[in-house]
Amino acid sequence: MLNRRDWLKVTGVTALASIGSFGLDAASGQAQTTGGSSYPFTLPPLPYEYDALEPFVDTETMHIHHDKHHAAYVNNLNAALANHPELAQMSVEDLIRHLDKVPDTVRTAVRNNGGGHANHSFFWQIMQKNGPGQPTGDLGSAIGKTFGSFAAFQDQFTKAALSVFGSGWAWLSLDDKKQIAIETTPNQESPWMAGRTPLVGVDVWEHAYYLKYRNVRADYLVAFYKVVAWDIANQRYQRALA
Ligand code: MN3
Repeated sequence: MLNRRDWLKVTGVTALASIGSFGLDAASGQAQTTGGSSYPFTLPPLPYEYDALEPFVDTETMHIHHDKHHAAYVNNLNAALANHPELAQMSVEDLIRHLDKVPDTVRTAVRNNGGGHANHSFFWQIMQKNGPGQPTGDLGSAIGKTFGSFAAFQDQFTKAALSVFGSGWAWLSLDDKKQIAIETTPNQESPWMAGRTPLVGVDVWEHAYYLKYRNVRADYLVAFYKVVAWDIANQRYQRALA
C-alpha cells in the first residue's frame, strides 16, 4: 500500500493535474471521497460522521447540506453533461477551470452545479473534528508574513465572509504568483474559475448555517474557525507550490 506521497510520485504530474486539489482525501490519502473523477459524477461521502463537527456544525445541517444540497449539484451537473460526451472525460475541476470549453447552452448549468460540486467536495475536506485551531507549517508562516498574524488574518477573513451579499463563499486562495490572498465569490463560483487554488473556504449560503445560527452569520464564522483542517490546508498549499 503506497502512502499518499509515494502514490503521487508513481502516478506523476498528469494524474495530479487531472485529479486536482480535492480528488483525494488529503488526510488519509484515500480516494473514496472523490465522488468520481469524471462524468457521471457521484456524491462523495463525508470524510467523517455527520455529527463529527458538533457543536460547531450541527448534525441536521450536515445531513441536509450534504445529502440534499450537494447531491442536487451532482445530479444537476450530470443532467447538464448528459448530451455532451465530448466533456465526459473532464474532471469537475477541469470543467470549471475551463468553462470556455463548455458549450454555451450548458455553461451556466456547469458553472452553478460544477462549481457547487467542486466547492462542496472541497468544503467537507477542509473541516475536521479537533483541528489544530490555527494555521500550521509553511501556510502558517505565509499567513503570518502576509497578514501580520493569525488574528489579523481572521479579522480580514471574517470581514470578507460577512461582506458576501446573499449567497456565496469566502476563500483563502493561492494566486498565479504563488501569493496567498482572501477573496469572495458569489453563488457557486470558485477560485478555480479564476485560475486560483483554494486553500480554505467557507460556505456562507444560509443553508450552511441557518438551522443553528439563524441570521447571525458572524456566530457561524466564529464556529467555523474551530473546525478548520489547517494541516490539510497546509498540504494543499505545499502541493500547489510544488
Ligand atoms: Mn452549500
